[in-house]
Amino acid sequence: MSLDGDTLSVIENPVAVSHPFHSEKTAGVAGAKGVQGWLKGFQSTTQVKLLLRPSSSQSPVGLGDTKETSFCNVTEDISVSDSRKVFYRISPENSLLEIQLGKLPTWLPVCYERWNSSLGTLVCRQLGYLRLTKHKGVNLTDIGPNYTDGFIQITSEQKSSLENMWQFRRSCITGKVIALQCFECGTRAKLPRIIGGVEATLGRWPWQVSLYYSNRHTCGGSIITSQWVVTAAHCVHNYRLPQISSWVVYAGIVTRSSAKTAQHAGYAVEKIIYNKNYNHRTHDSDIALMKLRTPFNFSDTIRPICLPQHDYDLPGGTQCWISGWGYTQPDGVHSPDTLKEAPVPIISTKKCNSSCMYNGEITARMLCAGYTEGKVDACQGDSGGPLVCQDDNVWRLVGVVSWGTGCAEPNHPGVYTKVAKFLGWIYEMIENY
Ligand code: 4AZ
Repeated sequence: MSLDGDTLSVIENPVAVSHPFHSEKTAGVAGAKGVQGWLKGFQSTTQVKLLLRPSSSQSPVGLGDTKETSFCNVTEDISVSDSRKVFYRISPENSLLEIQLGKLPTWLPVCYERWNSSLGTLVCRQLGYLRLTKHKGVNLTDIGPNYTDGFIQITSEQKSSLENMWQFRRSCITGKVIALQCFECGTRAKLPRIIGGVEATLGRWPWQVSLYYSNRHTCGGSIITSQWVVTAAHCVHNYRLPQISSWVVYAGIVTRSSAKTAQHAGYAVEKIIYNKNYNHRTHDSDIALMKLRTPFNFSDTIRPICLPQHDYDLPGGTQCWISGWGYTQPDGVHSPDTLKEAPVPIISTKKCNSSCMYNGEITARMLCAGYTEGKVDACQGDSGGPLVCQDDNVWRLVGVVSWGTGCAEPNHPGVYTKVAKFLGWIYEMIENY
């Protein structure tokens, strides 16, 4: 991937504030396991890639947005079909769980009654976090006078789905509301400003890993927990168990040449699980998980990415990013030493499945991203790597580089495995293996 000349800079990380879970520690230090992430809580051998410069001098943000081009005369559908009835967030100031019911414009705290850790796990997962880290009831008297509009209460009846569990109440008899901390993910450490880069710098995509098979970069992957990496099934299904020791996961690097020399950068693999529904011919369900023998040492350069929120699809035109060490020319001659990054907009499945693009080949478990005119795309060697989008202040793994007709060709954008369709599978594998 390359995009020379574009300005790429994202500076993040919240300022630390005091809140119920870290009275014992100073919050907000830019260290590996800092609390920033959850404080911000809302708010063939596969090698990839080709990331060439997008046309002319467009800014990365909004590229490809809704516009029709002469290449593919299908209007992008930008309507947001948001089926959610309940919205959740965790206040960055005080970690309180807040809920918005229906289209009511107010975010209300949740009364600490009938609450348990399983509900906490479900709420964290709803928000794209893998698990609950901490939860507790906080005295209303300790949180100041800001919450006067009422409360959300957990209903007393047994409900089959999370979204039917909540009701509005004027008062909260326990006098306590729920504070929540979910598994931290999707944040970057404070980075120096980058201008004009297309080569990534260390720490910009801290969840990106290089998967080596028999001493060669074979695919990309994304860190989702201290022991699990998401990649594409087509990266691993040819070489399963017998050769598990031939795989090494390199994390915390941007240059492949540093992989071998960087101390402790390589992690041995204990398990490889590819999705049973993976279809080699159609590329359907092209997703796999790798479990490490020893956990990652999280740091500013090695961090997990969040998963997508439940029940929410990003509309066509949403700006997302790809990164990888794949080919930088369609001829497959150039594999870069340095990790490349490029912005790519989501293309709606309706448009991507039209006769001028993939003519019905895009299943419900795939999504497209890129440009009608081509020029910027993932390619061989990028497979298994991340398509990430920033939403609610955290970065989420929306897609896994999977396939496409050629690389960066007009009307043939990159096709990605739609991670949102595999959340249940990911939770199940991580819990049971
Ligand atoms: C591949 O061969 C591959 N242009 C990955 C991504 C794309 C094409 C091919 C998307 O692994």
